[in-house]
Amino acid sequence: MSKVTTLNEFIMDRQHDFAYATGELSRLLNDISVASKIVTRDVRRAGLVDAIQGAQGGMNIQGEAQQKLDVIADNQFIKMFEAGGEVCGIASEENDDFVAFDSDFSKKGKYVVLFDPLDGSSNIDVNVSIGTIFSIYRRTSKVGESATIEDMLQSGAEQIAAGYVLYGSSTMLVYTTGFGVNGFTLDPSIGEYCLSHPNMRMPELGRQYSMNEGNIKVSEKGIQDYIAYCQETDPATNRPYSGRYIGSLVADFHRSLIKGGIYIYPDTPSHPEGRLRLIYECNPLAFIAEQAGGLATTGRKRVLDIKPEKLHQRIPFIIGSKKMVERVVNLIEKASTVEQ
Ligand code: AFP
Repeated sequence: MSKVTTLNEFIMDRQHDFAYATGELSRLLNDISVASKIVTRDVRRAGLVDAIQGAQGGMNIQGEAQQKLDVIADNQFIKMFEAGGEVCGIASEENDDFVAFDSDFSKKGKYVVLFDPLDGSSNIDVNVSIGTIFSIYRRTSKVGESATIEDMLQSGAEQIAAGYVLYGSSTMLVYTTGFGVNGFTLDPSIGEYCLSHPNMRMPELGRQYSMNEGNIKVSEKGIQDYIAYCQETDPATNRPYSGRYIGSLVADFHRSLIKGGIYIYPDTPSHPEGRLRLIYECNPLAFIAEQAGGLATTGRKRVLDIKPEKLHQRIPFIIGSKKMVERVVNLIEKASTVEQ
């Protein structure tokens, strides 16, 4: 019988990947895994407990109704980061501003965490998979002082680690520290994440595309051309591809990571800058995609090269299998050249 590798063992084994590692990043990853187990418990009970399920009544900074579980998950992660001592501040999709932890203990933390506590939360009431997405950066401000906005607004290429937790038919934690991507499945009988998907690679080409096609008529021509390409019949290239859209980015991305595919959310008249948030959603998934052999772009620029200007910045987002993303980018370029 082969030995099970738990997430903790794996994190400890990998500590030597970092020069001068002192174990703080390992402890931080461990804190994230513990918080995600608590959120898993709450998500699993959501259908049972009226007090947890449904809208909280408030609006977040994006003007979206906050779900109770969003708030619960947000508080859970923040509590864990504040108590851990590795993190000097956080920014979360649910909060208007970033939070600089004010104890001397936390001010000594080397890292900041940017996260979306519960992505896809408008799906909670209909029992569809949702997820937590996180991004870890080394602070740029001085250790011992308060975290600053500059700590939060680093380009995605500066990420030290990123990952997501998918609360699906099972709970999975997938993360990278820049040395490949590994996936762990929570075994509820022992309460441990176990290595189930070592060294994940995204197939170069898939057969599934993922887009809110309600937006197709208001999307730019290059995107319309790509979707038309996906829908054309050509047995030699296995087309038409299948359309698959959950509306929960983590779940849609996870499928592409495993099976190959592409996720597209362009700018639209109702979201002129794009729908998805650069620092909470796009950067962490872009880091994972690239580490797995995929690509992430706005259609015109590599996501990880963008220098964020504000916390809740949105961008057009295309992520997935290398050859599929390259094709959309070509079609966007072609359509833009013709328009000029
Ligand atoms: P919520 O967290 O508000 O449900 O937003 C989810 C999301 O950011 C992403 O996970 C989805 O892919 C996308 O929005 C869905 O947007 P549409 O409902 O416009 O398709």
